[in-house]
Amino acid sequence: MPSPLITHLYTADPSAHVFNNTLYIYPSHDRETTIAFNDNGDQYDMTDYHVFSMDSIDGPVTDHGIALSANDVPWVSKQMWAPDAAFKNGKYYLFFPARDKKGIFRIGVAVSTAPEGPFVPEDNFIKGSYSIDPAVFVDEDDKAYLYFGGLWGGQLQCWKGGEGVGEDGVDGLAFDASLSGPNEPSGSGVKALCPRVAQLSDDMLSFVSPPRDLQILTESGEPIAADDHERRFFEAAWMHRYRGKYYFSYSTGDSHYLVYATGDSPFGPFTYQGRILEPVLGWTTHHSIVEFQGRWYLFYHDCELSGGVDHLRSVKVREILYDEEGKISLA
Ligand code: FUB
Repeated sequence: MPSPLITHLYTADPSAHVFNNTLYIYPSHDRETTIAFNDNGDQYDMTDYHVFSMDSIDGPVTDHGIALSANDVPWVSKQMWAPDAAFKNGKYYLFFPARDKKGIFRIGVAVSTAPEGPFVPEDNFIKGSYSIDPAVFVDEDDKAYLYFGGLWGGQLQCWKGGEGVGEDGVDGLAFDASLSGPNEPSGSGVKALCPRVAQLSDDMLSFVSPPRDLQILTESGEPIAADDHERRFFEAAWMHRYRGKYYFSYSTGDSHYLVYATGDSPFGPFTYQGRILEPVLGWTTHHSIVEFQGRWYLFYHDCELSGGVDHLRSVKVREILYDEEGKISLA
C-alpha cells in the first residue's frame, strides 16, 4: 500500500497541478475536533489551507505553510472543504468551498502571483455559487470551467426549483435547509442529481452564465438513476483531458468508489466508463488526476495514518495507466 505523502499534518481532497515543472498539491487541511461523526459532515471542521510541492514523484514534499485562512475571508463562517487551483492571466487562483454566515456552502476564489500563495480572497463568494468541491479546468483554448457539487453535507439536494434569482443569489433555485444531510432524491425511476458546471469569466472571478447540470449517462444513454449508488455522482468532481477526450471523475459517496465518465465537450454529456479506485480506509474518497514528467497519477486520500479516523485523512499517490481505448487502470 502506498505511504502517506505528508505525515506532519492531516491532509485530504488533494487537487494536484503542474506549474513551472513542479507538482503542487492543494489539499484540505484536516484537524482534530471533538465534533461527533454525522452524515452532515460536521466533523470536517477545517479552518485553513496549506500548499505542498514536489520536484519529482518520489522526492520530498515541501510544505509552503498557510496559503489562506478562514479568518482572512470576510464571508466564511466555517468548514473550508476541498479546494482546487488554476493558473491563468499570469496569476494563480484558489477556489474553495465554505459555509457562509447563514450556514450555506458557497464557493470562493482567492488570487496570488505565486502557486504556493499566499492567496488574497475576494470579499464575497462567487455570485450564484453553491454547494462544495470546486474543480477548475482550463481547456486548451484557455476557457475555464468550474465543476462542483456534493450531496448530503454538501447541500446539493437543498437547491430546488425556484423562479428568477432568489434571495440566496442562485438563478432558478432556492435553498431549503430542511433537506440538509442524507436527503437526496430516491425511488424507482428518479434521476440522480447532477454535478454542476459553469464557465468562468476571463478574470476567473465570476460565472459567465448560471451553472448548469452536467449529465452523466449509462452506456445505453440513460441518465444515471438516483438509487444507483454505485455509479451516481456524490461529490469530488475532477476534470482532465486525455488524447482529446474529456474525463469527468467523481466519488460515489456512500458506496465509496472513485469512478469516471468521458465526453466530447467540457459541458458534457458524459458516459459512465467504470471505477478508478475501490473503497479506501475511511468514509470519504476524493482525488485528482494529473500528468507529471510523462506519467499519469491519481492523488487520493485515506485514513491509514490516523488509524481509521474518518475526518483525519492523508494524501497518497498512485500511478495510473490508459489502455488503447483510453480506459483507466491502476499501475
Ligand atoms: O473534506 C471535506 C469533504 O469530505 C470534501 O469536500 C468531500 O469531497 C469529502 O472528501
